[in-house]
Amino acid sequence: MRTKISLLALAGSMAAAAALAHTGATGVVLERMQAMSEMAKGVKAVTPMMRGTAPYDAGAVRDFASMVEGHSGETMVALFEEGTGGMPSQAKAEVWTDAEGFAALAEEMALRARGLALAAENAPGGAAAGGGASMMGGGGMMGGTGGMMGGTGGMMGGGSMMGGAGGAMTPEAIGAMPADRAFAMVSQTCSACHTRFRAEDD
Ligand code: HEC
Ligand SMILES: [Cu+2]
Repeated sequence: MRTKISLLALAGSMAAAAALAHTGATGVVLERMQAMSEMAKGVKAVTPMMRGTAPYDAGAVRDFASMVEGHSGETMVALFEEGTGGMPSQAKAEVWTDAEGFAALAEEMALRARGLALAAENAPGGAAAGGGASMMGGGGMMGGTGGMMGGTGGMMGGGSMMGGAGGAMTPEAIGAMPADRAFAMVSQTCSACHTRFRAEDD
């Protein structure tokens, strides 16, 4: 609990810093920056748990996953209204010239976040689905992912980002992975989208 409070305080001061760094952003541009910043803070908070340098908290991982899901898909796309590129936005013109590609990645992030919420029970360092005692004593480890253990060959092979939902891993398949691998899939989606759709100027 104490940890959570100090993380919140930290998040607050980081939000203030981000707002300062983007003075001039208003309306949906500001809104999407704030949504992105909230996700980035979440990534920072969860990363140490995934690396084993902070105690693993499945509930916090699930909260992170649902926060990310809430910011993705159509909700994210709606914040990238046509005509809102240019200063102070870092969105590239491709957001609109390749609107389908952008929407597909936003949707991919929703799928992966849903998968991470399912994977949250599979504490990092333990075996994947069904392996061994969950430290969180979650109960019902066997529930839900029946049949996922076999043969999701080449899991990390990546379900091409370009392909949108087609051929991508399902949330259930991601949910059978150890939480740290599912988390990596979510954060890879952040970078994949930034590489294609966000200008690098800071
Ligand atoms: C579908 C594409 C897409 C995905 C997925 C995505 N982003 Fe972004 N992100 C963008 C774009 C485009 C911008 C630039 C927005 C602007 O400046 O108008 C951005 C900006 C940002 C910023 C800068 C915010 C600011 O104040 O200017 C951060 C931080 C960020 N993203 C973090 C993340 C994190 C963390 C994730 C994953 C959990 C993520 N993003 C997923 C497209 C994406
Ligand atoms: Cu900004």
